[in-house]
Amino acid sequence: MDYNFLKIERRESITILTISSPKTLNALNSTILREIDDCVSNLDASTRVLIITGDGEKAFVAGADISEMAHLDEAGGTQFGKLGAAVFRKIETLAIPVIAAVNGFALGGGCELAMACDIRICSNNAKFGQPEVGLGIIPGFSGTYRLAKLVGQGMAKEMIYTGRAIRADEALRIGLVNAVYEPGELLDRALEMADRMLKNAPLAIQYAKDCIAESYDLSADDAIAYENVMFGKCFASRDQKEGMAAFLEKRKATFTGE
Ligand code: CO8
Repeated sequence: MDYNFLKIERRESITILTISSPKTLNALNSTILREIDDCVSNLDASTRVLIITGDGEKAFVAGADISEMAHLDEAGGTQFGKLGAAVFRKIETLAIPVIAAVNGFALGGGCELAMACDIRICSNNAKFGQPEVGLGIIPGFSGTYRLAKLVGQGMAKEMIYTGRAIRADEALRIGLVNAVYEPGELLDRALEMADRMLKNAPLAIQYAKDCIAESYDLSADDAIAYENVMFGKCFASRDQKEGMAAFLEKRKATFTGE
């Protein structure tokens, strides 16, 4: 599929997906959502880390496209919300790590997209917020769920009820992002983080991601039991043999993802 609003770049085992709709600050309309869906559904098997960012230095994604939503009725709103939520869930449940490199405004659906990624880093001009109630709607791409999980209910409620956008330093303080960088170095730092992941066993990372996701809604006992099963499974992998042999032989491991 040719994309009108995405730029896709490969750097060895890393795929960089750049959302590019500069006239509307990369706002997400249904065409862009479908393009993202297609891209993440058809990632090359050799992709081991996905980086998502926005085009330009002003915006990651300034939200869902307000001009498209303005004329929706209840059924249309439900459908649009479902589309975005399904695409973001697909991103969240990819077997590989996904890093959001947030290079400016991440408002509404933009903040929700960043939150569907495993890890968020941002530029020092980034702004995060859920301004939906000012438009007469609520976060509709799973923001009420993920924001509360990420920063706690109190902060999520304040951000959602007031619609107040927060700057990068506050996003860092509340744990919404892991690190803040100069705009010009953001992508390099994302690539550096991805490179560190690439040095490790892919299957082990996938299992770890799976455990963290599963344990979200489980009791402590069930989460610990689930981790134990996945821990055991690691020992059935070639990478476990290789990783431990390499350590004992004082050499670098060569992982194959098997
Ligand atoms: N949708 C459509 N167009 C947008 C959007 C958007 N979200 N954001 C910016 N644009 C457009 C502007 O209309 C403008 O277009 P034009 O040049 O034709 O006038 C262009 O982008 C540039 O924007 P500004 O001139 O406003 O740029 P500023 O630097 O003055 O301001 C802001 C930047 C602060 C980002 C401002 O553009 C803004 O407030 N944008 C809207 C932010 C917002 O409210 N986002 C949340 C949208 S709602 C949402 O995301 C809900 C998600 C769940 C959906 C559930 C579905 C049912």
